[in-house]
Amino acid sequence: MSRSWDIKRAADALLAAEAARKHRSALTDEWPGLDLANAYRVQDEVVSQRVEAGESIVGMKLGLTSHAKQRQMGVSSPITAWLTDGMALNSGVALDTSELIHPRVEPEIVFVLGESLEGPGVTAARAMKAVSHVYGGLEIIDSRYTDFRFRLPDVVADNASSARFTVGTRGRRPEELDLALEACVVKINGDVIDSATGTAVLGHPGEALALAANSLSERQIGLEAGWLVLTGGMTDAVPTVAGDTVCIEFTHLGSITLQCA
Ligand code: OOG
Ligand code: MG
Repeated sequence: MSRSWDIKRAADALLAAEAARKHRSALTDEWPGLDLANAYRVQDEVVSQRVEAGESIVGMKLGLTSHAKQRQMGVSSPITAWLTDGMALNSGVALDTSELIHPRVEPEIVFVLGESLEGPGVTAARAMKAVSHVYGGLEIIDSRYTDFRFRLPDVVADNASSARFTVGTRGRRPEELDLALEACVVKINGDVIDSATGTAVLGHPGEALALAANSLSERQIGLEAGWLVLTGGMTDAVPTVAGDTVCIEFTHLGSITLQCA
């Protein structure tokens, strides 16, 4: 009989796939009993191994907060995952695609928290009071699963496909903007690929922040002052390869250009 699955073995399998840049089959194919609670334990184990290796936690992200993303991935509930400094790509630094498996890019609205925020019972209005600044962002996701095919527990365990992220340089105070109407355009090599507004993210990105605070509280996790929160891809994620120039333009949050090498 094959060795049975547990939290540590699943985390090791995902970290090994990432290190080898080799996609693998969904965990639930081999571990059908993997439920959401254990999937979050796998996610926490993956991130604690990163922290042991020297990375620091810099915030959280939401995944699958837009209909575009939910439809694309065939998964319909938003999820949370960890961000570390090892995933941060400074603006202007090229993305080395040889470090990744099959990267895709997503435009995101990013919050920097001025104060801590902890659920339950957090509303979008309350959540927005904790935000000190809003930025445009670009996330590079890289599922460790073949063809990005996964069930909800798989993608939770895989830290929501996190790989890299870049935060724009133009921060705004939240009260300066109507985030539901903040638009973005995604261009690859000058061609417009997609566009969306902040409404795509659960109606308003503040709803995503509230959802993060409330769902994290079920795991006794609070969002901390100074943390970044990526509120989720506004459009479908777009595959990119070496040689591409990705440009995300926001109405009021500036633009981010990423060179893929
Ligand atoms: C899951 C990651 C989702 C987002 O913004 O929705 C995510 C995936 O699509 O692989 O980062
Ligand atoms: Mg994302």
